[in-house]
Amino acid sequence: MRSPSIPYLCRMEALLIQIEELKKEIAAFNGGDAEAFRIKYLGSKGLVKSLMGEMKQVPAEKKKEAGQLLNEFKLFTEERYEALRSASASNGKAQASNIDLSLPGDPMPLGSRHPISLVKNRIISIFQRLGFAVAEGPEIEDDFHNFTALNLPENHPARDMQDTFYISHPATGGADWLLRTHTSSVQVREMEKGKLPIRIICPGRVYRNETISARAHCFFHQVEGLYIAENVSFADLKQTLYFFVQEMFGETVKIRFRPSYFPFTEPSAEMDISCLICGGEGCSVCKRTGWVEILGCGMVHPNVLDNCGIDSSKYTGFAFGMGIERITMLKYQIKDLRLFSENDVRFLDQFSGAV
Ligand code: 2NL
Repeated sequence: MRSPSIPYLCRMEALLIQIEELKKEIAAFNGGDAEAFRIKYLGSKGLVKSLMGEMKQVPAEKKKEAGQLLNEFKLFTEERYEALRSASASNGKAQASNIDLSLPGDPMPLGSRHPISLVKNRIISIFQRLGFAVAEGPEIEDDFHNFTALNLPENHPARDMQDTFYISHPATGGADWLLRTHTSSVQVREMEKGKLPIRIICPGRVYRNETISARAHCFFHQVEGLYIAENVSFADLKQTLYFFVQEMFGETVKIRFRPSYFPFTEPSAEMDISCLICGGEGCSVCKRTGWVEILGCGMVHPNVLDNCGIDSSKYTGFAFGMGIERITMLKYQIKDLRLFSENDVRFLDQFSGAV
């Protein structure tokens, strides 16, 4: 304790000086050790306690003022202690979980394009080199653009509720709207514009009311093509599709045409390519025939041209349609159509860097 020789009135000033000194010391304390701080200043033998003890020696008329000063000082010291404690606690957490805050962050792995997109882009670029432009249109269509214009008679089975998703909504005024069943509807819209010649491909999603299985889905992707000008012949169609097949599957692949029927083309054909797996020898993929079907095609039916305002006595054209899923399955030997819409990264990851 202080020497009793110091006069009583001087006690107050001495206390003030001591508090100022200690405040400076406490503010500068950054040893980081909160417990050492507590023992030194706030412990039972700490400096705050010992200053409190000096109150006894302060004269009565100064006791109130000295009491206030000491209380303020105690609060100041306690706040500083709390700050030191919480700083060392959060430091401790970082250490406990072994986080090195100076390390760079984990890199985000890059995704990959969907195989359907890869093949679609490949098909587009092949036809672009032949001068075809890409056209797109609405997925929700009316009966005319999806069926009537394409020479599909009123009672054609393709219009059946079992195949087509119809949409009825009060906002449509009771008219029949539907989800397009092919991208031919985009080609109809293009023909209606009346600008000839037309040389387009129409990639896009189409919808059919099918039970989902390994071989069928209620939506899939199509690329249709259309070329209309004067004197377009079936030979032009064959040469165009032969170029496509060679670019898509390689130069050794052969093609063949089989007669077929579509309401919107006459004559119509289906095109096969020699089997990519066995090269034509016969295997399970080609069902031992050596050939696999990849698309349908034909010369645009004169009724379709007339329905779309094109003079069928002056112009002729060819058209074709293929399923992108089918081409992709052949190219990558994928056995189940459902893989394309399940978004399983273990499947999708395999296409990073493909094509
Ligand atoms: C198939 C068959 C085909 C067409 C689509 C077409 C379009 C117009 C006029 C005439 Cl605007 N034809 N498209 C022609 C023949 C076949 O698709 O099996 N697709 C998956």
